[in-house]
Amino acid sequence: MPDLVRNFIGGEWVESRSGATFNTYNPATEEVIAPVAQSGSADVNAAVDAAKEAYKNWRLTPAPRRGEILFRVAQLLAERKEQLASLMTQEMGKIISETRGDVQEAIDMAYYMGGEGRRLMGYTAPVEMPNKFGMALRDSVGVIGLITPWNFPIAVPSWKILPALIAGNAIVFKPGEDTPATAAEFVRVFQDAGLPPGVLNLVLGAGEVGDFLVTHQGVRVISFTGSTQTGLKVYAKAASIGKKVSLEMGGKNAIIVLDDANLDLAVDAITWSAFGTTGQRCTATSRLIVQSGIKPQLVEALVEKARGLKLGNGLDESVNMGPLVNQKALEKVSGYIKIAKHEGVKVLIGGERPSDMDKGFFFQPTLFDGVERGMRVEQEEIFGPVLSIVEVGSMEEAIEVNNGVAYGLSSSIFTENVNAAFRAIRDLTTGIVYINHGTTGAEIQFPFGGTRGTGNGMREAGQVGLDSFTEWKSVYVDYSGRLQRAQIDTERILNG
Ligand code: UN1
Repeated sequence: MPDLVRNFIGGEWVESRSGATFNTYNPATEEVIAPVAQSGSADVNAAVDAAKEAYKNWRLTPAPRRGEILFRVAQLLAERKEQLASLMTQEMGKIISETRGDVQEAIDMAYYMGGEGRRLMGYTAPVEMPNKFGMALRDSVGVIGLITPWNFPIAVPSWKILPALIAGNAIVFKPGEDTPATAAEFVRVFQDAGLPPGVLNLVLGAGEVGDFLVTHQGVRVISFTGSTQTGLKVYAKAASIGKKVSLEMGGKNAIIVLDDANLDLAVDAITWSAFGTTGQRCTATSRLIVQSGIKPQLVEALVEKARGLKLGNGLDESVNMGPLVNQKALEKVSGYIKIAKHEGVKVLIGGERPSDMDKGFFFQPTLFDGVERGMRVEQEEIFGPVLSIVEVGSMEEAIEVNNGVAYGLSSSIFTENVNAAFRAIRDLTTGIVYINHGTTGAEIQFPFGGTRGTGNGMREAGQVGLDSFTEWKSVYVDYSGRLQRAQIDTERILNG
């Protein structure tokens, strides 16, 4: 049996206080990868205490020095990219080229936020009195709690850990229970890059561990990525004790294809956005909204392309699609096939587990045709390799269908008409809009997040990604050496 995957608290790799463990599995083979520390409230308390203690010095460490540690993180991630990607594929199933991309997002973010060490821009503005100076500074907040999912086991935590660190905060990190080993190796990179003990702490376990973090009085901010169902519970609990919360939740993203679109480009983008990561991205395309004229050729080409996808263990470079993450995910996706059939939808291809694979949580790429607005498969996030095809007559109708869901993360339109493209940019109500590109592939230098049920108005990444992890401090410096306040207040009262 391989070594226990441990918590990282106060700079030490430790077992859980109770000694309890659970296992992490390979979803392609169903084999155990390693036992993992199962944390409880005592572990979370210890991690928060360690973070509080470490925060005292970390907040005073000059931001350019903090940035240098982040640059070392970027270098180490680049050196370990292949091992990290391989472990990630084994632990959550997506194919190796995608797990390399996942690590790359963290490298990009580490360089980007490392550079923030010499920016962290605030601003100055003129003030009302002579001999007085005003400025607004970004300040650290304290101890930050991070709760992240298994589908981007390094990229998504990196969008939170790196800005939180550069801003001078200390962290308690609770990763998805399906990817603890990958999370631990990611945290080891920060240790090896010279991050002081206690600044980044890792607590492993199931949802209740996140709960302890959410309700802990010592944690000032919660940044959560995961399902809408869990996110809203986190929000309510954290709000009741006055915490700042950043939420990134579900999606029901669509690609719109107009009659004048470049067919080959659209087919390629739809295939990869719908079936990449086995459809388990919050940015995945799960609806194709297609204009009637191009529909027959497009659907034919998509069926062809989906049929050609090779399923298997993602470590094999020739494989196009790995398994779903676990048995529960398989049951959820299978459940939607029943719902679709019940709703009168036609299954063009897929709709079941591959018959020639007896191990692993594999599911065939699936295309639903004849999907109507308002059907459950058109409205609900399935989080699997399932694409619902909705036919429309016009661009206006397409945009209405796109916007008519409870989520608002990503959307896309394929057209060669520049006027149509710009109208779509104006009218699509998602946080991310693509023109002639699939719904996935967001870059770390722009805000990432969505409208409606996808979030709570916060964004990750880019400059605004710092907002969750900083407080504004407005500073007034009066260097006149005399009493000015009484004078201006009196003038205001007289004039008012
Ligand atoms: C997610 O699915 O939670 O844009 C994140 C993308 C990736 C990130 C996805 N860069 O698809």
